Amino acid sequence: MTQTNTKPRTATVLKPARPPLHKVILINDDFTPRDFVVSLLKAEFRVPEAQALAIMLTAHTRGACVVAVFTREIAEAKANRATEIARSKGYPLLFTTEPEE
Ligand code: NFA
Repeated sequence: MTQTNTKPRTATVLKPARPPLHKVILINDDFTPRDFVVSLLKAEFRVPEAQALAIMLTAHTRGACVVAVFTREIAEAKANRATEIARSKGYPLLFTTEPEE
């Protein structure tokens, strides 16, 4: 007897999940010069002058400011690199990372 083909003829196509993003956060301190912070933001995070100034001022007045978001490895590498550049100049400047909600 002829069988009826009852197999579904469609397949579920899964989109790859987006990797979770992590924030790079600039922490305020009392010692690092404002101009140095702005220059570092421009050089290491490729933010324009006006945005670098706004990020620096927000960290200065509120204690911390999000600089940018990346995948975890990139965020950690950029935060470490920027922190090390500042430390090599004798400043206590700190960049941290945290997962985005
Ligand atoms: N608070 C620093 C100052 O007054 C400037 C600063 C801003 C440092 C943001 C670190 C982060 N010289």
